[in-house]
Amino acid sequence: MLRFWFAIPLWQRVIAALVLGTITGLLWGPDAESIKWIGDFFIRAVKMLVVPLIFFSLVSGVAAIGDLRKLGAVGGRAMLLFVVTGQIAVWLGLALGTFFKPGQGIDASAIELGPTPAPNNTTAVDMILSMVPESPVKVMADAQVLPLIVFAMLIGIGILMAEKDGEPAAKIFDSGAVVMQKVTMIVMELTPFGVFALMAWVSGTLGQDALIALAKLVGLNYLGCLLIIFGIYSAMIHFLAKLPVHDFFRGIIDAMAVSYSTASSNATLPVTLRCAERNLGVSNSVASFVISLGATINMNGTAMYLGLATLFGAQVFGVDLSWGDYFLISILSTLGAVGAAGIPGAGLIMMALVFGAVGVPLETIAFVAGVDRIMDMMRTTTNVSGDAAVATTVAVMTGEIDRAEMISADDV
Ligand code: DAS
Repeated sequence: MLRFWFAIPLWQRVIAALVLGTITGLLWGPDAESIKWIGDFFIRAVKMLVVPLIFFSLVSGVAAIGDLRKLGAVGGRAMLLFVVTGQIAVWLGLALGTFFKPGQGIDASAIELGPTPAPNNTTAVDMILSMVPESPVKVMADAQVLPLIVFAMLIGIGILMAEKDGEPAAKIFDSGAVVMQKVTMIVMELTPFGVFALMAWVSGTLGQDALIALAKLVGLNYLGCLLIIFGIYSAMIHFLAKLPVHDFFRGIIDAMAVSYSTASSNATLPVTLRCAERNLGVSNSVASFVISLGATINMNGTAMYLGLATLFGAQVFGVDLSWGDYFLISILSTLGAVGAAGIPGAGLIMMALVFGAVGVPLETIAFVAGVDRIMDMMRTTTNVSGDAAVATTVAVMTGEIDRAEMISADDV
């Protein structure tokens, strides 16, 4: 039985759980709340990962940048493109959430809220001070993720500056990041059970309005990702790399297909590298540096989604957000995307990071977890397409591309 269960790809088990859970809830009604604890078990396991996964992935990601001095033309251009496209992506997510209001109109009073994070009425000075952890251990114990991210980035930079003396530490964090990704994959095996219970609870307790709101969220996630892929990345290839856009997408179609089905940038990495080098003519040195780094820290689909999901949660639970909160969400969504590992469910884990900082109830995670995998597949495709687009653009800018190697869309 177990062999049969694991022979089915996880994403197919999750989609089946989503459909069956929704039907069960619609038939069972509010009593479906009695199995919500299974979903809560899954969400607790997800929250368990936030601190160690961010810490190891972020330190390892920053240290992977390599010697800052050697960063030079390739790394400097790649980081600039990562940051600029990341910010555009986050604000796109915030714009979609603000304009379409996917979370509005739901009566969420039936959802028992735990200790809601204090609404963010701190001043700018408080916010800046809160970014500096007085005690890194306390920050981890309290899962205060913003100061944790600052501490992790400082450790990563310290490793870079230590050069040879920092190499043993870098190996520990690289290994820790891999271990945490394996632990996350174990937790993700709980997804079908958690999704079944949570969708039964959502559809049974909150009814069709909630399902319509979740459908809107999924639709906006896809719209945002498609705008990033065919808007931002097409513009980058056309105006910066000055290459035919259709040739670019023809060249990475395999990587897009694998990333969509696996929902994992890391699992797609070998295919992305092969597409960049064989189909787009990108040199091995640029492809391996930019795409490997991008798979770790360049996740614009995830950044866009974190902005969108935070507004969704604020709308569902009636949390008013100021422009200061929007700015904080844009920073945290970018950092959350940088800290997210290239594995299934990374975006789901990072939501805890952003929600807590602006007073959005963490119950939102349970609310959206049921449809997260469908959205994750598209987020990952966006993340991988962005890694390939930046690698190709940087290769053109630094003369590290062999145009003769470039596949043409006409090569059917
Ligand atoms: N699955 C993540 C990735 O591999 C993206 C996400 O979870 O948002 O890129």
